[in-house]
Amino acid sequence: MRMNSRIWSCGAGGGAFAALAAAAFGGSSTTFEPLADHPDGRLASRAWDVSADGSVIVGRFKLGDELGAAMWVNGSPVGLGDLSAGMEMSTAHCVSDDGNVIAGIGHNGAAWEAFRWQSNVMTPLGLLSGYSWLSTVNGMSADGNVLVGHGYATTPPITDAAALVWEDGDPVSELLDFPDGVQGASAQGVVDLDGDYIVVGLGRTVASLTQQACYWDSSGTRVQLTNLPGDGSPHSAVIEGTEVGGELILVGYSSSGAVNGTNRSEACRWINGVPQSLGDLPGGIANANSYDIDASGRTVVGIGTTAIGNEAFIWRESMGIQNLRTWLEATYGIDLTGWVLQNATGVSADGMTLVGYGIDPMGDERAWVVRFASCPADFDGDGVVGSADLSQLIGQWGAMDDVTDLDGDGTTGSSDLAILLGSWGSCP
Ligand SMILES: [Ca+2]
Ligand SMILES: [Ca+2]
Ligand SMILES: [Ca+2]
Repeated sequence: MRMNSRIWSCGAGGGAFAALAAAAFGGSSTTFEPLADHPDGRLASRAWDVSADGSVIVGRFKLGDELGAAMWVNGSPVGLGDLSAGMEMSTAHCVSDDGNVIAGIGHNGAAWEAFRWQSNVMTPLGLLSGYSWLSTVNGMSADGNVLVGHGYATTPPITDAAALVWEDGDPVSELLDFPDGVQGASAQGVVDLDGDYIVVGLGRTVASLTQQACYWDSSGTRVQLTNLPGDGSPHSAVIEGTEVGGELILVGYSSSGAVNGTNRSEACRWINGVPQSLGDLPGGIANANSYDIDASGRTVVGIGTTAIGNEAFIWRESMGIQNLRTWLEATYGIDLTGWVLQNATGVSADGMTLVGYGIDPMGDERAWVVRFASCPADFDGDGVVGSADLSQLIGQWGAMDDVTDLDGDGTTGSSDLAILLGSWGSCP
């Protein structure tokens, strides 16, 4: 898996957003929309992240023959500029929960450099000493005060990389790599804990020179994660995570020897450090990576591989890994004829908005957004109000449960059952 094409992503996942938010938002029907591109009409857009309520999407679009960092505010595109005059080559990788802080990578005229954008000002974040070829932000805390990424000394490969952190406006500093003298670490995301945070990403082990999933705890100590039962060349990374009720849920990918032998990668979820495979899409080679997770931990999105190449996936516990394109068509009747949804890069903290990019029916690269309609009785998120949801409601009968108490009167009972039965069948 190539670092520069697959791992420059992020999501401001995590935070204390409650699952009940899912009941509060959403329009009258679930929609898929290509994002409006730059007004000059040239296409080549990608979306990389989305704010907590789905109102701000960030990524890049094409300006003439150049690419520039962009945000879409309620669907309208706005260019963010670059760190120097001349060629625009910037990309926005992440946005804070409130949509006000955006970060990514630009070009300062001499080197690639990480930036932070707020109130219409793009600020360069500096280059780590010894890593003067590039710095980039891959992820941020929910409030935008902690930014993480990596730096390169020279042209990649990642064996020359250092994991970077910018904390509360301090100068860039390096996160501890594996203590073997072999560089090659990258910080991918920040998981907010109660009053604290951890940084997730990957490091290198001298034994294999492959990338290894890890996180840096609140004291900066690196914690190596276990891979899925694997082949002879283990490799893995953590991309994002969230904390739910004391459980630390991290997502990314891990190699596995379970199917297809060597170099298989599956989307992976670690719960309190224990890895579980989320799998890959059927067809093609075996290669998948999780890119984001919502605050409740219910929805994971990312990239899988099918017979036609890279395709976006959505994963939920009740339905497992699904091809996003075919699932949207089958579940919501959305016509995606001619589209290839290559990558689902972000899910909003409230779980109601997905963003990514793909190839549109005209053959152009295009950012897109999926907005789910409110369907509060679909407790398991499979797109249908059905028997599994009914069982869950019955199981909570008489209990105080934020999810199954649909009318919010403090208990799960007959009024909630009536709401559930009234919305029986496919979600809008
Ligand atoms: Ca596959
Ligand atoms: Ca359901
Ligand atoms: Ca109730």
